[in-house]
Amino acid sequence: MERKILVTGASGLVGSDLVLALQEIVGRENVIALERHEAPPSFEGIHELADVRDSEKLEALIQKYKITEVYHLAGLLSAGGEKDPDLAWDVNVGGLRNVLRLAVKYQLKVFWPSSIAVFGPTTPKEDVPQHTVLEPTTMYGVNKVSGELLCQYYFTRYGVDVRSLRYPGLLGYKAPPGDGTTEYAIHIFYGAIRDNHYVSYIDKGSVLPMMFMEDAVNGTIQLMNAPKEKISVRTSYNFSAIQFAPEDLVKEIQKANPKFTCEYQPDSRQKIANSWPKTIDDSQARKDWNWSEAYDLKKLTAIMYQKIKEKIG
Ligand code: AKB
Repeated sequence: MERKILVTGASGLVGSDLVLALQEIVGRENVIALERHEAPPSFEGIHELADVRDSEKLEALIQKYKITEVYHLAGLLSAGGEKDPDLAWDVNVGGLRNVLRLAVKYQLKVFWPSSIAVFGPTTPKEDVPQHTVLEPTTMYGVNKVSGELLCQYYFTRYGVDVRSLRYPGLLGYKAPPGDGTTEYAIHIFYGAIRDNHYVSYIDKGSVLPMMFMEDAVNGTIQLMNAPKEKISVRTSYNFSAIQFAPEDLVKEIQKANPKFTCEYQPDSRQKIANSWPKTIDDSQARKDWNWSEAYDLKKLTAIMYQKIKEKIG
């Protein structure tokens, strides 16, 4: 069967990389990039304007392009969600429910990203197991827990082949960073390159799980390609690569730019970071569909620095 893929949130941090990777696999004419705003000038491919809260518009696009798979990435992040919790619920949970209902009607295969934000202060801080306490304190985390349960429900009740990963903090260079907490680890490169300086809203010592975007995209595609019988988790898989604190990243950036300095002025996002774990046990993903990462902190820092430097001049 011909694959026709719809990607929501297509010009966001993950979408910008994932759309290109999917275009490589199935051809540019088979990937429909969906966003609430116009595509960046550099975008090549099929682009549609829609809001994921608009179920009728989504359905019209699914019919128009005979969509077979949806990578539903659109959503607000942790800090953005705290600014407008009602909007976060409507977009993050309402948007997912729209996609899942359409998946039942049109037999769509679905990918939806969850996050380490499902964990909260009562979750163990180290080596968080796949099945553990989920009591997040952010609206974004509440949305992600609800979404995970919705995915599992649509799988068991309606047989929707929906798959999900709990993304850690992701470092990519193609799109600007969104309104999240771990995004300090992207902003810092812009500060280092533009000003030789960065004021970090996350404090020293705050170790968080992180991953280079190429690993995240490869893992996402690997999960979606895995045989159905290998998928033992229908809420969302723990998914991990590396972990570091801001000062670890600063040291790596200083290898590329010895003049770079960083100061620490934690704000409300620090409380969010404090509620999340430091390390994740993702052995289930490694066992079920052979997940493994390729990038460590040293390797990803060198690439991020070089690519963002080329981008901003
Ligand atoms: C955020 O910080 O909000 C996101 C996430 C970890 O899901 N990057």
